[in-house]
Amino acid sequence: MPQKTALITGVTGQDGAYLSEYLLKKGYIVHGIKRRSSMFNTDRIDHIYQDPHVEHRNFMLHYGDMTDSMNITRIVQEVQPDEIYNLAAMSHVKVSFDTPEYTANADGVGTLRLLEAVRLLGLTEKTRIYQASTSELYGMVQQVPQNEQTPFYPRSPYAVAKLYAYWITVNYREAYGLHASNGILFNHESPIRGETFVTRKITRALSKIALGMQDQLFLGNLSSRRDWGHAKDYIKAMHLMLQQEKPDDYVIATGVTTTIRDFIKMAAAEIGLEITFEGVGVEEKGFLTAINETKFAETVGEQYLPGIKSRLTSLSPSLPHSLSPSQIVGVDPSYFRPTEVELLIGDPSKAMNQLGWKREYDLKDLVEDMMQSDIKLMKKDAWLREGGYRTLNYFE
Ligand code: NAP
Ligand code: G4F
Repeated sequence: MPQKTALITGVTGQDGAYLSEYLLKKGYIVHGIKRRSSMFNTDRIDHIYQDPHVEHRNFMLHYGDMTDSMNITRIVQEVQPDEIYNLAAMSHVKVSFDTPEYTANADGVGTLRLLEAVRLLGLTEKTRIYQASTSELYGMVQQVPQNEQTPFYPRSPYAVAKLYAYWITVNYREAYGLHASNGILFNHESPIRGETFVTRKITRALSKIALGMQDQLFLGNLSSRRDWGHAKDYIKAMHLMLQQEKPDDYVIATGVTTTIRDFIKMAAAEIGLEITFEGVGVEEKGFLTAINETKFAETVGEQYLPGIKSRLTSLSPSLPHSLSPSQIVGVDPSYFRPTEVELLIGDPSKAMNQLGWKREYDLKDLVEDMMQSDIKLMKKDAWLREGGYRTLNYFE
């Protein structure tokens, strides 16, 4: 079989990095579009990066931006891809309320630019397209669980931009016969998930708290529920969609939903900590109520036990809970969204039956993977600090 060429927009993101690695292993030539940035921003693809001076490279990066039609068209012309994976997006729901016009441009019209480039360059027969659609389209959910027939009700500028991208993909498929498919992916996470999404924010913060590098974690809505899967499983579904004879739209999900509160408890339990929540709304707080010392020593390290134990033992009955050093989690309303998506739970039956897609990770595996990775990452910082070196705080 001739070697296939893939073009990935958003190559520096979580999914772009995993997908690049996956396609390279399958023997693809992979081209990625990377935005110009004042820093390198290639951390996630560092391990697959190939020096431009190496002969016969199979992983190449191009500077580009979804808001620049001529740039997108030129890259598609140069690469002549067999498959395009459109993963580039301003992907943070809360931030989209602050940058709605940019989000519409990059996430909505950006998709049109890519589809139109394929059409204008006469590549409709050759090039297959994957569009990164999202469970955020369901927003105020009209049906539980959500499947490919569930009506959309977007609740953020991000979701509205993605709604345009979804329908323009369907329209180009129907109008011009493009092999263009929407993957309606529910939340998927990993050790390389962006640090400001809730799961990674939690696993990073709990790791720092365990190592004595942070006191508390402040979050927004603890009661919303998400259907979380592992990104490594979800990028396989993207590839499967483009291997089908006919293009179509598929829900990719686990079928299990969990509150943010329970995710925190699971992540803490992974390192032997028990967190108990008290109060409601902005007054809700999470307290450290027990330590499994053996598990903590195994997963974090014996030398960090005295520190975490001091958070627990200093809980004095005379001290109001709100002043207690055992408080680990607090609510900060600045993280609330003007309109929230309270519940997402997907039904992936169509993808399982038609694509033969199945996941390898469940939520417990995902949490374990993320916690182990962040403990390791934060330990590096702890050791650097102990050695007198400066480490960064990474403010949100
Ligand atoms: P991510 O980590 O935020 O990555 C987004 C990528 O898009 C980054 O490489 C980013 O570049 C790039 N990008 C942003 N704006 C761009 C622009 N104007 N031009 C070119 N590139 C741009 O997102 P992800 O989690 O990998 O998700 C991949 C895609 O799936 C996104 O479209 C997202 O909306 C969608 N999605 C994600 C999930 C999920 O749970 N992860 C679920 C459903 C759908 P920088 O590195 O320079 O910022
Ligand atoms: O982790 P999140 O920011 O992800 P969200 O909003 O569900 O969006 C992610 O998944 C979508 C798929 O459904 C993607 F399309 C999108 O690109 C992105 O990858 O927030 C999850 C939930 C929300 O209900 C939010 O209100 O967690 C709640 N939350 C509570 N405290 C918080 C926080 N979210 C963030 N980011 N930060 C908090 O402090």
